[in-house]
Amino acid sequence: MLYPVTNEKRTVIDLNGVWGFCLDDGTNEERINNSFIALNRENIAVPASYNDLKDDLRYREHYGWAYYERTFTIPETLRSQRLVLRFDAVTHHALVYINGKLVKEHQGGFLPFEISLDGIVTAGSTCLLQVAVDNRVSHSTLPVGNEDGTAFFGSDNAGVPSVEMAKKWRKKRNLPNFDFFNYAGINRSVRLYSTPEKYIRDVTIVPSVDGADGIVDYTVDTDCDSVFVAITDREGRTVATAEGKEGRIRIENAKLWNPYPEDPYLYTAVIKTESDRYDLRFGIRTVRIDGRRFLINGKPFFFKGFGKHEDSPVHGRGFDLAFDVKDMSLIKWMGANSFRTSHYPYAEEMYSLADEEGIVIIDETPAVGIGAGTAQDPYKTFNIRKHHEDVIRDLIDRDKNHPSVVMWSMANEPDTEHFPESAEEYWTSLYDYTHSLDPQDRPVTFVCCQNNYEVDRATRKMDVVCINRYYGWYNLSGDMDAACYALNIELDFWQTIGKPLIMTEYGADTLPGFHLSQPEMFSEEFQVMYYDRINTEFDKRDFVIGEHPWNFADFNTIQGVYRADGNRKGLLTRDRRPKMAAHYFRKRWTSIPTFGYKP
Ligand code: BDP
Repeated sequence: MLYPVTNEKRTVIDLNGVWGFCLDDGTNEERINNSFIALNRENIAVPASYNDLKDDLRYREHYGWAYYERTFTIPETLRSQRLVLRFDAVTHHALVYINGKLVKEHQGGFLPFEISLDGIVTAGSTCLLQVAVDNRVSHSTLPVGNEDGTAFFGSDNAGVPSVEMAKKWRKKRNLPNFDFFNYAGINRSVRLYSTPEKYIRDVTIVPSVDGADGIVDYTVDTDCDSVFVAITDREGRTVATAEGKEGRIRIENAKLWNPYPEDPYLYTAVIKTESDRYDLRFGIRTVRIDGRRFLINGKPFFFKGFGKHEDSPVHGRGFDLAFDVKDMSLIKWMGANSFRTSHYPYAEEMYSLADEEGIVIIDETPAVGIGAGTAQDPYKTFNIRKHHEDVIRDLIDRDKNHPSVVMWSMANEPDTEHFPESAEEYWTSLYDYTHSLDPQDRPVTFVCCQNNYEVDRATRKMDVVCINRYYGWYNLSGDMDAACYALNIELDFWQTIGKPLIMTEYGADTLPGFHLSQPEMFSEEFQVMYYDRINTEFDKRDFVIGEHPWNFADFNTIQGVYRADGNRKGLLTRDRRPKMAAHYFRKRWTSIPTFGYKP
């Protein structure tokens, strides 16, 4: 799916701004066609999560539908154009109405969807746009939550005569199987855009290298008759041209896209047809696994970076370009070169920034929490496969051309231990599916949670073993000698598997400004010692080809006894101030090369 652009053939109209809004009152009936919104209308910002925009617990803890509305006018000048309404992300389930008529239903809160407005609106008219948004998560949504807001856990039991009574008293609420706040609403931009009637639907670029030359295999999906492709360099000079809907272009003495701190050189493919034009920035780089090495442009790459979140004060998970630019700056300041889009696809603008800045991305679907909170075999009991395939397809469709994306992560921490055979079948078939869809055939993985790794059959089948481990925090808490001992037993196991391994999460909650002479849990001194001890073990293992501390910054979560003002494992605070550990990593990573750190 192409990102919307304005050029001499296309126009983008921004529909972001202050919209009318109201929360459903809990009855969850059809609200769009009655006066409910008019009677309860409040102002809300788009894009943003609605949860933290009002000082009202109803917003913070809302469960179910919420409604947005605004009007927009289509300029008469667009009369002969094809019109499309594009939502970059509505979390999690959206119904879109134009002039009271349902025009689209979309499931999944982190990927874009579009509505062709042909036959629905006319140029020159003013339309009422309404969006109903449902934030409920269940065992069939991605991310996963416990069913129907009534589940009842552990400590809820204390002092309550019966489960039935507690369920009656307990407010209906989302029970996420994931550790980030379930921010909801129109989280990313809304735009109206136009194309000519005969237009460029999609462009696919597959780069490769032949000696000193770059090879670009391209496909243009269009009904247009003639297609011209010009490749321009950074200075705007044309370096190669081609004609036709698909073909191969050779760029002599090509400059490669290389990760930070090397040069992330980008070319532009200028695609013109008899009626349309689209300019796509791309990089020439290769990605390949060779034994226990992860090769970018044929050189062994070491992942220095983070698990992140899209999370910022006030905006929640709302698109925030200022935070994205700031985060890129901080990633480089710490000497990092990569991050994982834990635990869902991020806004497209972040990938374009990463392309330009040379930051490598492990691109993750929103499949987090599969199998948690249930004793049943999730792969056989719940209806997830079809939706999971849909999000993988849409993710690849959206992100396939970004040079920054070097690996797909199908999920975070699914259960692979309790039903190992079902898990193996599920993950290996999705692995084949993901490979089959990616025109660049990048490596594919999923991220494994602390488990009995000898029983788990699925993690070892991935191209790269990605594990989240909290030795010294959740287990063997505070005892770093024991933690390193246990970690090494596990690393001995993975060494026999013969694949590259990235530690995709490890970390310790840390209160900024809490200092101790002796490193105990939650102090800044402990966080530094924890990382230093564990990194020392990684340095002894050549097959550990990456370290992604959890997390880049503190982030918001559901309230609960484990979380005081959210998850505090950030190297930075939520407002992006460095803890001591950020300085520790800056020192470590600025002396670790991006290429060739491990043989
Ligand atoms: C991991 C999860 C991550 C959590 C982290 C933690 O992948 O989402 O935030 O634990 O508990 O298991 O801090």
